[in-house]
Amino acid sequence: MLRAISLAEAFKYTAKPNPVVGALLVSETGIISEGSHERFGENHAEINAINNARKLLGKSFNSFEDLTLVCTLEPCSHFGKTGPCAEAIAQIGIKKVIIGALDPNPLVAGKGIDLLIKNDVKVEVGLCQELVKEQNKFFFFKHEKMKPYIAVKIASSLDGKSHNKDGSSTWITCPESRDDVQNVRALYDAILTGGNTVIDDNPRMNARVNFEVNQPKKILLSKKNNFDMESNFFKNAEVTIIKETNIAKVINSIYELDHCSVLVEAGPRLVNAFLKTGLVDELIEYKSSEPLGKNGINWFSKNTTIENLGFKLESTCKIKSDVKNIYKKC
Ligand code: AOF
Ligand code: ZN
Repeated sequence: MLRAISLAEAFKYTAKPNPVVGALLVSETGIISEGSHERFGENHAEINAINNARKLLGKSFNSFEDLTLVCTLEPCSHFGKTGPCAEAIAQIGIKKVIIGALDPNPLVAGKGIDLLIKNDVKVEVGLCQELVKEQNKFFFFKHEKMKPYIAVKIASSLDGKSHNKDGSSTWITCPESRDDVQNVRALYDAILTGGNTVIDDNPRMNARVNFEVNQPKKILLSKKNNFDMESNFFKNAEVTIIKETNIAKVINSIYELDHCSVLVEAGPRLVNAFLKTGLVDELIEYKSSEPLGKNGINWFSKNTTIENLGFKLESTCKIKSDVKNIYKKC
């Protein structure tokens, strides 16, 4: 199972918003084949493991009945972008399946196991399930809490400011921190921002990384209608515009869009509106070593600290001259 979990991990940027899943077919003598769910929309892990084993039938093993399937997640039972894995497993004759965690997706949730048992396949569940859940924490979070995991990212000057009053453009954090933001974006299913940020900063808001990634979808929260569709934000991207102002309702719409996680990158007004709901799960702060001074706009109102917004510091690291702080909801 640990091997299957490791196989799956390599695809965390391309399988999302699906979970990463790894599978092995093993005989009494060892591993016959391996498979992973490599990309969103493509074959599930079990099917890749079965297809890889097929090539070895009659060479490394004589019958699928002699093999045990080890898979990190319950095999699916639904027709989605691919067919139900549980059916394929039973059909090829596999007699035993060892599963890490149950699939919390209501389309599956136990039905995969039922289908296997009905077809006389022996099933064991729960091996290393905590690791599987940790590895797919956004996917499990969304299905268990019925809301997407929400992270807010801010770049702050030493004196807690976001940008200059006069709108003059300044980089708050160092280029290395800005590179780190690209990696963070790559992990999320969606990036959300507000109309003012799109108009004032003309951001691209994609993940500019040197590896393959299923790019986060973009969500624009704004009542405005007059966006320049040629601006960077709209280029080569799927953008959903949400006009709702009630943030709790916005979060529900994001859930309905099937995003497991969303990264909010916006100005102080929208960031504070999100924080006020108490529905933000993580706050990522990049803090520079330089103050912005009296011309700067504060991220938070006077005497407000991140702690009294209901967060506790989980980790800190240095990025050149900046500090990156990750806070989790208490
Ligand atoms: C499996 N094996 O490797 C994965 C599973 O749209 P689809 O058809 O790709 O289905 C996506 C859902 O299937 C996903 O939300 C989760 O419930 C399950 N993922 N299941 O049997 C896999 N990735
Ligand atoms: Zn499947």
